[in-house]
Amino acid sequence: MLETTLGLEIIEVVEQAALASARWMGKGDKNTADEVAVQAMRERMNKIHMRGRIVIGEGERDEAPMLYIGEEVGICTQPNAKDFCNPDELIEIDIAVDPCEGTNLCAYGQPGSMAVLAISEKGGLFNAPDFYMNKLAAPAAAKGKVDIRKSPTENLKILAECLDRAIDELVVVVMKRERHDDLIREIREAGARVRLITDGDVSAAISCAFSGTNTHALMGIGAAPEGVISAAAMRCLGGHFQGQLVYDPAVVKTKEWANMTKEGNLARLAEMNITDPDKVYETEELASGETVLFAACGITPGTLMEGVRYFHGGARTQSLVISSQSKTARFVDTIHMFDQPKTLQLR
Ligand code: VTB
Repeated sequence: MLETTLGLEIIEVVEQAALASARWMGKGDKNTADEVAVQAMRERMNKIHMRGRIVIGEGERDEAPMLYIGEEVGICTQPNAKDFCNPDELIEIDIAVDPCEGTNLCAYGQPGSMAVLAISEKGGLFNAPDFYMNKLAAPAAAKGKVDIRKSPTENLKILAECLDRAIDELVVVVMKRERHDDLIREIREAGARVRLITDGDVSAAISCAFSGTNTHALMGIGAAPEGVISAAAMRCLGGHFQGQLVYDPAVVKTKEWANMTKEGNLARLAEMNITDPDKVYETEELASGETVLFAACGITPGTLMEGVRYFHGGARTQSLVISSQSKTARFVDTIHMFDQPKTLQLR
C-alpha cells in the first residue's frame, strides 16, 4: 500500500532536494546548501496525498523553521484537508529526513552527499535523540554474525569468513575523526584496509549492502538520527546494522559537545524515556514498521549514485528507492526538463 501510493512521490521529494542543493555544490556555503534542500523537500512533500509526521528532521521546532521534529506534512495535514482527504482512508506516516546528508561534502564538491528520507507507518521508525551513535554496518551475509559488542578485530575475522575472503581483502569505511584514531589503528593491525571519509556515513552504511561497491563494513561514531535512516535502508536490503547511543563527550570529542557532560546527557536520555542508555539497537528496532521505504538522490557523485548534472535547460539525477514491501532496490535515472527543450536528448 505505502509503496504503490508513495513510491514515485518520494523519489520526486529527494530529487527536488538534490536539485536545489546541487546548485550550491562547491560554493563553500554548507548552510545554504542545506536550507534550499530543506525547503525543496518540504514543498514537494506537502503536495503528497498523505498525513505525514516528521520524526527525524532538522531539529526541534525552535531551532528549525522547516521539517522540524513533530511537523506535519502532506496535503492531508492542511487546514482544509477534509475537503479532499477522507480521514478513514488515510494511513498515518512517519518520516525521517536528511535533505542534505553531508553538507560539507556538497559545499566543497566532494563525493558522497545526498538527499535522503525513510518512511514507515506511524511508530515504525525509532525517534532517535539528537545524540551520537556508534554504528556497525555490514553486508547481508554477515547479518547477525558480526556484533557491535565484539572488538573490531573479532568482527573482521567473522566478516572475512562470511564473505569468503582474506581480511586484507576487506575495506572498512570510517569517518576521519580524532575519536576514531584507535579504531583505525586496530582495523589496520587486524589486516583490513580503511577508507577514510570526512562526512556522509549514511551512504557508506548502505553501500555495505551492495556488492561491487568495495565497501564491506562501516564502523565508528556518527549522528544517531542518520543511524535510523541507514537502518531503514538496511532493513529493506537485509544488511547488518546495529547502533548504540553515545552520550559521553569524552568519547565523541567534538566541539559541538564541548560544553556537555556525561551526567547531563544521561539525564537528557532519561527525560526521553530511554531507560537503558547502553542498549544496542538492532536494525528491526530502529526501523520496526511493517513497511519501510527508503529514498535517496545523489547530490554529488557517490559509491551508489551519480550526483546532479546540470545542462542547458535541465538536469539529470540518479536516485535509489528501496522497499521492504516489494523487496526491490530501484535505481531511477531522471532527466528533468526545465525549459521544454525542442528535442529531448538522452544525456
Ligand atoms: C557528520 C556527518 C555524518 O554524522 O559527521 C555527523 O557528516 C556527525 O559527526 O554523515 P561530527 O559531529 O563528528 O561531524 C553524520 O551526519 C551522519 O551520521
